[in-house]
Amino acid sequence: MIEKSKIKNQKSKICLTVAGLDPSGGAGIIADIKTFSAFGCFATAAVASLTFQNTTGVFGAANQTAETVRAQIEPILQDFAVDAVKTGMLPTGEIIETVADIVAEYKLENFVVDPVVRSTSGFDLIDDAALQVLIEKLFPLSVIVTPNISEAERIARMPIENERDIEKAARIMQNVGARNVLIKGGHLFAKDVQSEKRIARDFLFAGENLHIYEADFIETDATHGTGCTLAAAIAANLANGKSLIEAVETAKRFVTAAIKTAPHIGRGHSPINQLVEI
Ligand code: PXL
Repeated sequence: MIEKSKIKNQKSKICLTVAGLDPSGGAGIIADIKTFSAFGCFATAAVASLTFQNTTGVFGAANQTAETVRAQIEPILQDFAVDAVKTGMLPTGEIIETVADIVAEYKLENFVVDPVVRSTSGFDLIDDAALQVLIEKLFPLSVIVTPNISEAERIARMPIENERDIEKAARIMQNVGARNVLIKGGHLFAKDVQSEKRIARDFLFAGENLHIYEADFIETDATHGTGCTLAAAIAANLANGKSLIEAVETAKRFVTAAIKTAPHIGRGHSPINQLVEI
C-alpha cells in the first residue's frame, strides 16, 4: 500500500475500473476510461472478462482468472495512490473474492459497485453463485451499489412494480451490507400521472435517507453503456472530492447529456457520448 504523502506531484485523481472489455467501445472499461477522463481523472483499468459483442448483442465472453485479475491490479496499486475504484462485469466468484480481498488489503476508498448481471440484449454476464459472492463480499466494502430495476429484482429476489417495492428492495440490499443504494428507475417511472410528462426517476437510499433524482425521460435507443458510464462518473466525482449526493447528481446530468449527444452508430443500441461537456 502506497502512502499518499509518499507520492510526489500526484495532481490528477486516479480511478481504477475492474470490469469487462466491450471491444465495440460502448460499455465496460472503454466507457469507464472515457468517463474518468471526462472528469479530469487519470484512468486505469483491469480486464475481468473479454467479451465478444457489438451494438446488436453479446455473443460470448472469455473470462480472466482470479490470478490474472490480481496480476493486473497489484502493480497499479503499488505505484499509484488510487482515489476511487469502480467494478462492473465480474463474471466469476473467484474473481469477485479476489477483488474484495484487494479492496480490503489496500484499504481502497470510494469503491463503487455496479452489480452487472445481464446485458441489455439478454446475455448473462455473471452466474447465480457469483452474484451471491458479489453481494456477500463486495456490498459491505462499497460506498454505493448501483443496480437497475432488473438487477435489483435479481439481487433482492423480489419483483419490483412500484416505489414501495423499490424501497423494500433497497432495504434488503442494505441489510446484506450495502451502505448506500442507487436504484435506477428508468422506464418504470417514466410517466408522471398528473402532468403526463415523461420523467425518469432514480432512487438513492443514502443510509436511512431517500433522495429522488428526476430527469426528462429521453426516448432513445442510444442506451449501450449507460449503467457503466453512470457508475464510473460517480466514482470519478467521488475521487474529485464531491459528496455522494453531489456525485450522483453530477453523474446523472452527465449521462443525460451523453445520451442526448449520442453518435447513433451501429445497427443496435448506440453507444453514448462520454466526451460531452457538462
Ligand atoms: O451494461 C452492462 C455491461 C457491463 N459490462 C460489459 C458489458 C455490459 C453489457 O453488455 O458488455 C463488459
